[in-house]
Amino acid sequence: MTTDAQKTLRSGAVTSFSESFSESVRAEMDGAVAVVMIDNPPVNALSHHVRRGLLDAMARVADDDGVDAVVLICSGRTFIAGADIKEFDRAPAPPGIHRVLDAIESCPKPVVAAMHGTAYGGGLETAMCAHYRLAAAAARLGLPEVKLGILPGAGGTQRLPRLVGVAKALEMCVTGDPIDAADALACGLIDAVIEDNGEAGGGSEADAGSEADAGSEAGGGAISEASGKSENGGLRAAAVAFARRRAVEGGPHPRARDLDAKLAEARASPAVFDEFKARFAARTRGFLAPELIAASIANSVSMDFEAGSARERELLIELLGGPQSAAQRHFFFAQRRAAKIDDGPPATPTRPVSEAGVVGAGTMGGGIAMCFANAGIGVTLVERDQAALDRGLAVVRRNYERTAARGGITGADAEARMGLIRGSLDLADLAGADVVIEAVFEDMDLKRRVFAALDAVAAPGAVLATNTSGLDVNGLAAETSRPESVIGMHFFSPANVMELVEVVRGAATSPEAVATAMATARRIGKIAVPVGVCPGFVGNRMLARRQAEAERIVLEGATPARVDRVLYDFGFPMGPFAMQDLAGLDIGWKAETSTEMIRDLAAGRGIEPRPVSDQEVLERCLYSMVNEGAKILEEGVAARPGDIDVVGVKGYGWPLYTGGPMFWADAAGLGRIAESIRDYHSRLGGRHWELSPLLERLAAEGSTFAGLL
Ligand code: 3H9
Repeated sequence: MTTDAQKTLRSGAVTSFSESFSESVRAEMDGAVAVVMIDNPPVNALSHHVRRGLLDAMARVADDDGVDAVVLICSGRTFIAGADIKEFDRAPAPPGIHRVLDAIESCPKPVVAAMHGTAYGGGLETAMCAHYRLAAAAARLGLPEVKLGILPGAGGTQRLPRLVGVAKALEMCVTGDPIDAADALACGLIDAVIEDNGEAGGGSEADAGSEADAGSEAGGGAISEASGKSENGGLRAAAVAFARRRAVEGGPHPRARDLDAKLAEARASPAVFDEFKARFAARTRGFLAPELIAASIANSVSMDFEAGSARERELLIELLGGPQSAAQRHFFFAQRRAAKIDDGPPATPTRPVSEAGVVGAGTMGGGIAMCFANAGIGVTLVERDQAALDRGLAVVRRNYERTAARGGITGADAEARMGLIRGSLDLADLAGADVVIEAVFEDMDLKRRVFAALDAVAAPGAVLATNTSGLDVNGLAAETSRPESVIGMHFFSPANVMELVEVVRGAATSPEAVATAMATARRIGKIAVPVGVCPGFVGNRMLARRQAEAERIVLEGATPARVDRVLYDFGFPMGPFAMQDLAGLDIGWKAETSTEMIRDLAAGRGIEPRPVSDQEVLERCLYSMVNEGAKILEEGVAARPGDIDVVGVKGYGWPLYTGGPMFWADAAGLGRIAESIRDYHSRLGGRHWELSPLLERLAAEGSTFAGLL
C-alpha cells in the first residue's frame, strides 16, 4: 500500500497548513488529506460567509499538489442543515450556492462528505456534489424544502434521482421527510455508515474506518475547537482514511450527475409518476411545491443534466417569489418563535421530568399517556374504577398494536412502551410524578375535586396541569395550596397524533412551571404555544366564532354541505359540520327532513331565507376568526400573531400554505377585512362582529399584524 509519506515524496510536495477562509470555514491538513471544516452555529446553514469560505477553500486545495484528497465535515451538532433561510428575503450575496457546488464537484481530488446530525436541503445537495458520502449511524438525511414551499434548487431534484432512483427521490422530496443512515446506504445515497466508534457499519467500504489512524496526524482529533472535545472525531478519522484510500486508488471519481442506470429504470416504467401522484394527492392538496418538485424530477429523466438543472433553478425562483413559500417560511419561524417566552426571566430553570402522571384513562388521557411513553418517560395512569382503567389501557394497547402491524414501530417497541404505562386506582401513586396532567371529563366541579386531591398527594414543585379545552385554569389553581404550580396543557385529539399543545398560563403560574410545561411538551414531540386564560383559550375561542357563523349561515339558507365545501376548497381538511360529526355529533343529515327543521328554526328566530354566496360563506367564517384573533392579541391572551397562526394550522387544519389566520389576513388586506366586518356587524349584529380596536387601528394605518413584531 502506498503511504502518505510515499505519496508525498512521489508528488514532491509537502503541505501542512491550517487556514481560515472565512469566519465559518477553515481547512487543515491531516496527512495528505485536507479537512475542510464548517462551523456556523446553530445548524451550519449555508450563509454567505460559508459559501465564500467553501469556495476559497476548494480553490486552495484543488491547486495544492500536496493535497491528495478532501474531506468536508462540520463541527457542532450537525452537518449543513440547508441554505440560510434568513437570506431568502434579501438579494443573495455572492458567491451563489451553485458556484460553490461546481467547485466541489469539479475538484480534481476525491472529495468526501462526512455527515452527522441533520444533513438537510442545501446541505445534502452539497454532499451530493462530493464524490463520496459517509454518514454517522445516527445521521438523518433529507430534502425538506417542500416544507418551506420551495424545491431543492441546488441540484437536488437532478442528482437525487440519479443516485437513489425516481420513486425514492419523489418520496423524499415531496414529503420532505428525512431518512436514516441505514436507509441512505440501502438506497445508494451514501457509500458507508460510520458507527460511533469510527468503524464502518456497512457499505462497499467495510474498512472505511479501519485505517482511521494510520498515517493520520490528527486522526480522531477534535473538530470543534470551541468545545475542546471530540464531537465527531470518529467520523472525521474514518472519512480521512476513506479519502486517503480513494486518492491512492486514483480516479476518475464518481459524480452523481453522470449516473444514468436508475433514470433508465424510470424511462422503462413511466407510470411511476402517476402512481406517486395518486398516492400523495390528499397529502399535497392545495400545495404548489410538490407539483413542481415532481415536474422537476421528471425533467431529470427527460432532459440532460444541464437542461434539467437550469429548469430547476427557474422553478425555484418561481416558488421563492410566490405567496405559498412566503407563508410557509413565515410559519417555519413562527413555530420556533412560539416556543420562546419573551416576558419570563432569562434562562428560567425547568424541573427535570423523569416520571409523569395522567388522571383519567379516557381518549385524551390514554393518548397523553402514550405521548410520555413514546418519549421513554414512565407514566402512571389513574382511573376511578378498574373497568374504566382496563378499558383505557386496552385502547392504548390496541393503538400500539395497530402501529406495529403497519410497521410504524416494532412489536418489541410496542411492548416496551406499554411497559412504561402503569395503571392505578389511587391518586397517591402520583406522588413521584414531576408533572401530572388531569384529563377527566370536561366538568368544572369534577376537575376542582381532582385538583384538591392532587394537591394533597403530589410532590412539592411538581407541575399540575389540566387538559381542559377551555375551562378556567385559575379556578382550578384556587383549589390548591400551590397555584404557582398549576397550569393548562391543552392537547388536541387524538393526543398521541396531533402536534399542538396550548400551554395555558394562569394568573399565579410561576415562570418555572411555564418553562417546565413548555420543555415537557417539546420533549414529548409537541409544538407548544403559550396562551393566557379565557374561555376556549386561543384555538377553541376562534373556532367558536366560525361555528356560530356557519350555523347562522345555514339558518339563512345555505346547506351544511355547501358551507363545508367552501371551507374545504379554501384548504381546511374538512368543514365545520363534518368536524362536528367527527367530534361526536352523530345526527345524520337528511335533506328532506333536516331542511325543514332548519327552516322552522330560522322562522322561529325571524330569519328570512336568502341566497348566500360562496364568497359570503368564506368571509363570514374566516373574518370572524381573524377579528377574534385580533381581540385575543389586544387582550394579551396570545403574545404574537404568529402564535395564533401556529395554533390555527397545527390544531385546526388552517391551510399551511396561507401561513395561518393572521398571516392570511395580512395578505388579504386588513383594510378590506375591517370594512367587511363593519358591514357584517351592521347587518347581523352580535358582539363577535364588533370590530377589534387593534384591527381597526392597523387597518387605518395601512399596517399588518406582522408589523406588530
Ligand atoms: C434549502 O436548503 C434550499 C436549497 O435547496 C436551495 C438553495 C438555492 N436557516 O429548529 P431549531 C435556526 S432550504 C437559517 O429550533 P432543532 C432556527 O430558526 C433549507 N436558520 O433546532 C433556530 O433559530 P433560533 C432546507 C435556521 O435542533 C435555530 O436555527 N433546510 C435554519 O430543533 C435552531 O433551530 C431546512 O429546511 C436554516 N436553514 O432542529 C432545515 N434551520 O434559535 C430547517 C434552523 O433563532 N431546519 N435555523 O430560533 C430544521 O429542520 C431544524 O432547524 C433542524 C434542527 C432539524 C436543522
